[in-house]
Amino acid sequence: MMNPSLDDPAQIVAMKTILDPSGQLAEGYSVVVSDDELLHYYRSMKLVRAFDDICLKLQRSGRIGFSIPNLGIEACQIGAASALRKDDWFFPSYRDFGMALYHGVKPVDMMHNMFGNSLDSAKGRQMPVHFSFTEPIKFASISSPLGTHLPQAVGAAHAAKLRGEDTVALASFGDGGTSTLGFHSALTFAGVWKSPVVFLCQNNGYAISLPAHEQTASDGYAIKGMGYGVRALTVDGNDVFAVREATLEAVEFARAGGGPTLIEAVTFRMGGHSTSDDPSTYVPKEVVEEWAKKDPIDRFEKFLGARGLWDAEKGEQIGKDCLAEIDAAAKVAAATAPPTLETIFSDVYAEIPAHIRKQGEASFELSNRLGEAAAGDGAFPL
Ligand SMILES: Cc1ncc(C[n+]2csc(CCOP(=O)(O)OP(=O)(O)O)c2C)c(N)n1
Repeated sequence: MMNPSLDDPAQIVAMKTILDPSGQLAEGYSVVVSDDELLHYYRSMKLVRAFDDICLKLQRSGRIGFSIPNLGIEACQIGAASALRKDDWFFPSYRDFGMALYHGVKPVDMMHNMFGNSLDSAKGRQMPVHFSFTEPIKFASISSPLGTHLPQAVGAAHAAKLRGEDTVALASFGDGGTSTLGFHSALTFAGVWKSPVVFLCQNNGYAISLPAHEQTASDGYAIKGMGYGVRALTVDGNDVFAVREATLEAVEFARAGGGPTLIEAVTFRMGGHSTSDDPSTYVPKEVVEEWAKKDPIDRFEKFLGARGLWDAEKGEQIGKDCLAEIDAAAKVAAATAPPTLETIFSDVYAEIPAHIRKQGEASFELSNRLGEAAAGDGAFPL
């Protein structure tokens, strides 16, 4: 059904949908995953929304500095994540933490990062939403500079191939991410070396305030695969099944030694770029209204409802449970101590050089005398 192509532009740019906005499956498609798995897709998408809701409140009340909204794009994350095994590699963008939730990363471990506290896997050295996990999946640290994780994904994929492992790497990025050197280097290398990597371009309409159609003069993003000799296709990014099918096919192709695939998932970011952004200043109201009709969770609810797996009451209960779980995680993280001053100097050198040791001693002396520095007010300019 997905049929990625190397050389047929019409096939590459035609958007494939399996589950339409009315909740109907495309003719000839039958669902092969269990009811439990379908409900796991649903709950994972609702958890992403709950994480967004709670983080917005935490940010607005000055308790965390920053957060990244995902309203409208949940199906991309869950559909793609469901196609990967736990031992595969994830090289996500900052708008992909649903992939971690789907695979069982605990919300509390994510909240430790949002607060940058002493239990944060990055020990408070990263921005909020810049998660990194080694368990239960290999979720490489999110990078602020766009596109830098694409060559890293190709490197991990290529290394796995050299070692004779059958793991693949998923690199996920936005439409803006395609304008980077990282995109060019990664697709060039992966195309030539047939690296087992899946490139997932989530075209969510905007790169901050720049509309996707002004980001490139090409006919969408999937078509760029042709120039690199990388198979490519375009799917409906608000359709969890279409994203899953495309990713699964690409993953299986990569595992079998076939090489990379570029998937463009067409979706829409219904919220701001970040909690510091007001999209109403650059997104026309009518565009938002049109996309609201294609909401990925609404259409999945219609589908589940028709199978007897969902009704409004059950949906509300799952939503409340998700909010309670994220809220409890936030409370634990908020009550966890910040990283100690020593962590500034750890994990860099096996043996700390004399001049750094001297700086460390001076800072410890200062904090002993004057106390620890207080946290800032949480303002962040992006
Ligand atoms: C190399 C680089 N250039 C510019 C930025 C500033 N910046 C941060 S996010 C962003 C928009 C990215 O848009 P896109 O890749 O479409 O992802 P989205 O935010 O829409 O998910 C920009 C321009 C950056 N972080 N890195």
